[in-house]
Amino acid sequence: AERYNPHAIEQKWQEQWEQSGIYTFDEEASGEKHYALTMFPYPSGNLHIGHWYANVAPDARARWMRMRGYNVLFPMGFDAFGLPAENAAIKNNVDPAGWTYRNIEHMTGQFRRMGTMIDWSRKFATCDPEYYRWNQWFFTEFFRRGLAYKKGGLVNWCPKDQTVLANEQVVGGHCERCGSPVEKRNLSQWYLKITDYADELLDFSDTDMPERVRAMQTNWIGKSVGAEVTFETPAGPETVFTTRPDTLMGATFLVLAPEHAKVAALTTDEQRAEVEAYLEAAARKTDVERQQESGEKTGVFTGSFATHPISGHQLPIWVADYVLVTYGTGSIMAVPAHDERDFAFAHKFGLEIREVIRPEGNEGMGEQAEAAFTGEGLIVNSGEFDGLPGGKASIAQIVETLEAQGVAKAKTTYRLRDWLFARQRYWGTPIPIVYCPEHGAQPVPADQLPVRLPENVEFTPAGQSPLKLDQAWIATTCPVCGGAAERDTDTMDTFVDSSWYMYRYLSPHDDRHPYDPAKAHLMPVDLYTGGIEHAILHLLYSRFWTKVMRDMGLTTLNEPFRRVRNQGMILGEDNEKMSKSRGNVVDPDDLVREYGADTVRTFLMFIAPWELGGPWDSQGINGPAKWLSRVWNLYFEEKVSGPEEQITEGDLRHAVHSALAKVNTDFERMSFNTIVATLMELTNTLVKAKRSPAFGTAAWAEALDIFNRLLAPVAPHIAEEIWTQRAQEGSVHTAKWPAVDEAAAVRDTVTIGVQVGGKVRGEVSISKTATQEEALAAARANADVARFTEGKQVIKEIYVPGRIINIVVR
Ligand code: ANZ
Repeated sequence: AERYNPHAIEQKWQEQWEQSGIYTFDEEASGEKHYALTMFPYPSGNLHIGHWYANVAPDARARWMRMRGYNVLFPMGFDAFGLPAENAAIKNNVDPAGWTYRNIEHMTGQFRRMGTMIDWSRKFATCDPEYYRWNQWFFTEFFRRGLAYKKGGLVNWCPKDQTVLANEQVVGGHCERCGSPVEKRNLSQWYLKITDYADELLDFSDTDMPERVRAMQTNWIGKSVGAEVTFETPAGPETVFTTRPDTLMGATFLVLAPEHAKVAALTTDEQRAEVEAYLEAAARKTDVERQQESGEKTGVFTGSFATHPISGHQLPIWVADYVLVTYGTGSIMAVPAHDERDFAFAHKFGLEIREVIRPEGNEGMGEQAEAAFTGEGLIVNSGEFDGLPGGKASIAQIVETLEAQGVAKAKTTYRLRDWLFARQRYWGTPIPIVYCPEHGAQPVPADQLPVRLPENVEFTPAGQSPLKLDQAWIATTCPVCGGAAERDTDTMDTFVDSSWYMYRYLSPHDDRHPYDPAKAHLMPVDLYTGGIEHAILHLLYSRFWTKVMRDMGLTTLNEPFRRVRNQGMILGEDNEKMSKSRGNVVDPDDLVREYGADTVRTFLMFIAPWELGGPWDSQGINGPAKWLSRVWNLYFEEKVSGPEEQITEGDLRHAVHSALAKVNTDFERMSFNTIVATLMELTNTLVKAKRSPAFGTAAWAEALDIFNRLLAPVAPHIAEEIWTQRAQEGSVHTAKWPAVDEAAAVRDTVTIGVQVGGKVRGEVSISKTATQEEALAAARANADVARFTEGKQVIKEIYVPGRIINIVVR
């Protein structure tokens, strides 16, 4: 027989599948719909091993769902706008569109060689005008609803990429993409009002996301419940936000952020030089440096005092950069006795520390407190509030009292800011707004969309949008009066593209709607897979987009994804992230050339628990390669050598059906490495069964058939070849997934050892529920046992149920 040669079969099957269109999603087909989606890639040029890792296991699972009778939609496209594409185009001195589409061609070919069941008839790239037209349409609709607005203010600016960034794109004070320290600039920018949905986005009841993802989003939204308290100052009333109104009587000073508008008015002449020097120094620090909890506190006294709203005490007003202008009101009441940062600050500058919460049974912190007490305890030194429990338990009651006295107001704040949506880069969706001297900002009417990106633009970043250079493109007319008007020259944040693309796959060629409402029943995405790096940005934005679409009447869903799962990362063999500079990159194309796609697929499923990932193992890939050869020989090798094996039909059926049941469970819980392990183990049994009484029986035929089907999701090419050579009809990929024979899967027999004179001499197979009588009878009947008891006197026979039989002889 011929040996297993993946190169002789894989390309053939890929071509055949494409011709027969077996992976084309048919809406009319029977079966419950199942929409499986893997996050689409940037067309950066090449699929790397991480793309394979992310796509192969979900592909296997989608195939499994399909064979089980679901009508599976499994599309793919390209997230084609944005800085990576544009920067690469600049570097290679080509135009981004040509470069992007060439990459898409190449990467689609690479995807095909992976042997996936992707329905390529639904492919689109987000830089297609037919796609971004709908970004623009959405934007105009958001604008009409007051969900898109333009506002001046301090924004994040990346000096390298020469563009503004959303808060979500600033990681630890650095640009998420290029790592440059982010600066602040005062600019007028477009925003989307995601904050309107802050509370709803905290509710995950209609979506199943990993705990870690929910925690990251919850933390990002950062809901804080508390109160606003107003203090009189020489520059007018100043309101602070606090989550601990129960500590109001412990406030001993106020602190303003350096950028706070009242700083200048509150600074006295004596303090002016010192304050100004401080403000200058603060401006030079990054937000990260300023927020470091451990960092030495710095600050300066303004020279002015605020009046405590209850005690009337005069509280010094300080400026310090640990207070952020972007959070709450940009000022705080400092309670050094009960807040660590305030404590450190008071300690350093010799400010009063006033205890108002005391741990129960404690004497009080006295003058020489060593640390803030941030626990609950009882309220002291607070007049009418004395004796109440500190913390959460009494906050509502205290706020109510303070509200009645006109001192405070209940207040909830969020860390979440509106989505800064405009970019000053070329390769994105033009913002469809025109400015008319008469009618101001006007949305471009739907029938004039798309506003196409101009071609042949000089797009090297220069601190302003490249579109500003194209006067002919900018000049347009006002949709209201028809008079001369100018286009907005910014482009949209490219996260817009992935915020709703999952709907577009339902009807990728629809030219009347973003998606055909008649296809709405295909949403939500039932299983969405991708990297954890998208836990906040992309997932939060797409959840927001769906909620707006719902409010626009475009969907009835609250959430776009029913279930979200994240794969881990494949690291280099040295356990470091793969990168060209480290020289530890593994190229999947090379691997396919050497081993074939089925082996690469299998190995990537086998290499690690899918959600964890792990280091590459260049030796390890030989395991799956050998395994697939054994599988091949199992079907096509006549010669059977080796010792005779004791495998009955029952044993064989048990092995096959218990493996099938395990594979089902593991596909369900997305444990792909154990699926491959189960298939490998089953192969061992089948190879042995070839030399056993089970060979050639009905159970043997069933085993070969079931195993062929089990192989299909994991190693689709070899499974198809075996299927055809077994003269089965059609494709294994449209064949039915086998049903578990529960009776065979759950074995009711156990194999236990029989000891004679303290040594195991034989094995018997008995029912799990066998009586002592039956167990002993089986032992006596066993030939191996009989040999050792022959001619001896049996003194005692003991049966330990399910464990062992012990025969004591003399
Ligand atoms: C008095 C107080 C007493 C506070 C106490 C805490 C403990 P979260 O939970 O993150 O919302 N704060 C308010 N605005 C701030 C700003 N712009 N920059 C820095 N800190 C600010 O934090 C809310 C708490 O952080 C507020 O409650 C305030 O300090 C501080 F025992 O007020 B607290």
